[in-house]
This record gives sequence, structure tokens and C-alpha cells, in this order.
Amino acid sequence: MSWFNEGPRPGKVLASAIGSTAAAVLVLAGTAAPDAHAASGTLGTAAAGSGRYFGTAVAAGKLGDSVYSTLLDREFNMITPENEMKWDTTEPSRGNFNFGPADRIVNHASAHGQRMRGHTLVWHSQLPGWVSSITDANTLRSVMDKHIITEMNHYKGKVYAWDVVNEAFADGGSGQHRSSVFQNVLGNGFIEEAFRTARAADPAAKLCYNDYNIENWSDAKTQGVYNMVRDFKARGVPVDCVGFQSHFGAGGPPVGFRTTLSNFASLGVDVQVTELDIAQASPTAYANTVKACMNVARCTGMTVWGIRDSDSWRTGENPLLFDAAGSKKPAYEAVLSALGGQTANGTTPQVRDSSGGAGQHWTLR
Ligand code: G2I
Repeated sequence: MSWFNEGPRPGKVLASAIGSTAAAVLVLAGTAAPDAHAASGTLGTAAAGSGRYFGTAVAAGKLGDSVYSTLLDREFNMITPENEMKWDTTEPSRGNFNFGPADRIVNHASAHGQRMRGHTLVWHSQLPGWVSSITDANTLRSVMDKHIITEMNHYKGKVYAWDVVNEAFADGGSGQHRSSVFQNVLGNGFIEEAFRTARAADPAAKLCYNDYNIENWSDAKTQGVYNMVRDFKARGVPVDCVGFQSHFGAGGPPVGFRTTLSNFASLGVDVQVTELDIAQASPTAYANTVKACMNVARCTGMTVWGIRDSDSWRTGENPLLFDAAGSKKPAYEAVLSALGGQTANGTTPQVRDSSGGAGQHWTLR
């Protein structure tokens, strides 16, 4: 897979944008309740300050590593299983379900007050051969629906949001669905079928479409996903959220990332950053990503794709917030600051942006 490698966004000039309400906020921030600031000293609590979550991908096999689990439980209040809820693990042969590895993560989350994102129900990758070799549409439809229903039933009440369909769109300029057994055997309707089945299986769960390289507004892939979500909302197909994986190159997010998030949110869905990692973890690039989310009221949370660099799938790119020893990297402080939390030097750099309206949008310096 690939990701964007664009330059960082220019910083925003805020001084002239601060209105009277914001001034009041600034006064409060400067004078009141130091204890409240102290409580904002982790990523999760800082994000919670604006009603958002801050999560990470977790591997079940690492939960016994005390450095790993200490960071997990101190910093993160949302968990996405990195591989354990994927089809090759959960239904390795037809009708034989294995939830053991994912259960370990879900149990950990319950014990530590963390919420779960379910990842993922229908994806062309990490798909067992018995599924990808199905050629009959009725068979594949019933296999897909049974997989969705069984996995969602198993985790009913324990998973806040599901990536119902992952990475269904093609890279490049087509804006169309990618080739997959689901697309090739069931046709364009397979995504709608999956979402309708998921809603019936667990009406309380948020249902998300998740993809990568859809962060840049003008890209054909972004437009393809946007048109699908718009069509779903218009026809009453149940979709609640769109996940932007955000596997970025060293420059961080494309300049228009906030626009993309905002445009999707305007369709009536929540948006989330679901798999964030950035080559070399520039603090500016990380801060720009967090700010893009903080500036969109319906951007409800962010998840990084692993805790320490040594946990990352991007070997050698050091793209995460903690080094291999578990120490905070400069990007950590940049993210904490952008979330509105207290940084190591004790500052709380939170200001209200006049473009936010109704106190729901935030810009941070
Ligand atoms: O590829 C990065 C991510 C892109 N979006 C969807 C995510 O689900 C995906 O995550 C990665 C995991 O981080 C990797 O850990 O998905 C990869 C597979 O597509 C995962 O890698 C696999 C290896 O390919 C397997 O060899 C290995 O057995 O991880 C497996 C478990 O360690």
C-alpha cells in the first residue's frame, strides 16, 4: 500500500480570530482549576476534554509486555485489535469461529475502561482461501452475512464502532471499487448488503466505512467514497461513520485534510482518524493531523496504529509516538498539545478559533 507524502500544512494565524467568548475561555485557561489541567496529562484524558477519544491498535500477544500494557492503560481510551478480529483469525474455516485472541483484547479493554473499535468484518485482505475461492453469489452472500452476524453477536454491547467494510475502493484515478471476491462475485451491492446486515445484527453499534488514501479531497478515491456515503445517506443505507486510516508519509496529512473531514461530516456521518502513523513522526505533521480532527465537530476521535515504533507494521520508519523503549517522542508532546492537554512544560495552549462557531470547532497553536 502507499500513502501521501505532501508537505506540512501552513500554520494558522489565530490572534485576530479570537472572539469575546474565546477571550473568556483564555482567561479561564489562565487562571482556573490547575487540577483540571493536571488531569489532562495523557492522550486519552486530553482528547476526552473535547469529547473525543484517543486510541491505539493493540496486538493480543503484547498484552503481557508490561511496558506495552502500562503505556496502553495510561494513555489510550479506545482500542482497535490490529489483526485479531480479521476474517482469517475469526473464521479460518467455514462455520468455525475463533474469538479467543480478540476476546483477550476485549477483556483487557473492559477491565481498564477502554472502548473498542471492531476491525474489520469485510475486507479483501487477510481473508482465508476458502472465502476467496467462492464463485457462487448465493453462497458468498450467505457466508458474508453469517460472518458479520456471528462476529457482531459475539461482541454485542462491547464494540462501540465496527469497520464493517474496509478498503473497498481502488487506488488511482478510477474512483471505483477495487477487484475482490466480494466485488467480483456479488457486484457493487456488496457494501450495502454488508451495512444492512450489520445494522440488523447490532442496532446499537456504530457502522463505519474505513479506507486509506482518502484524506486528500480532490483525489478520485476520496470522491468515490464520498459519493458512496452520500448515496447511502440519501437512500437510508445504514452508515454512521467514515474512518480515514491516515498512514502518512513524512510530510503528514494533505493540506486539505480538514476540508475532507468536514465535507464527509456534512453528509451526516461521524468521521475518525483510524490508523494514524507518519514516517519519521515529525511533531508538526502529527500536530497538523490532530488539528484537522479537532477543527471538525463530528471528528469524534483518533487512533494511532500501534504504541511504540517497535510495534509498528512500518518497519524502520519510526512512525509512532513512543520509541522502542517506551519513551515519549517529540511527536507525543505535539499531539498532547494539539489535543488541548498539558504538555511537559506545563502549558495549556488551547484557544478557540472564530471559525469554529457554536464552540464546537477548535484550533490550537
Ligand atoms: O497494512 C496496514 C493496515 C492497513 N489498513 C488495515 C489494517 O488492518 C492494516 O494493518 C496491518 C497490520 O498492522 C499488520 O500487522 O495489516 C497487516 C496485514 O495486511 C498486518 O500484517 C500481518 C502480516 O502480514 C502477517 O504476516 C502476520 O502474520 O500481521 C500478521 C500478524 O502479525
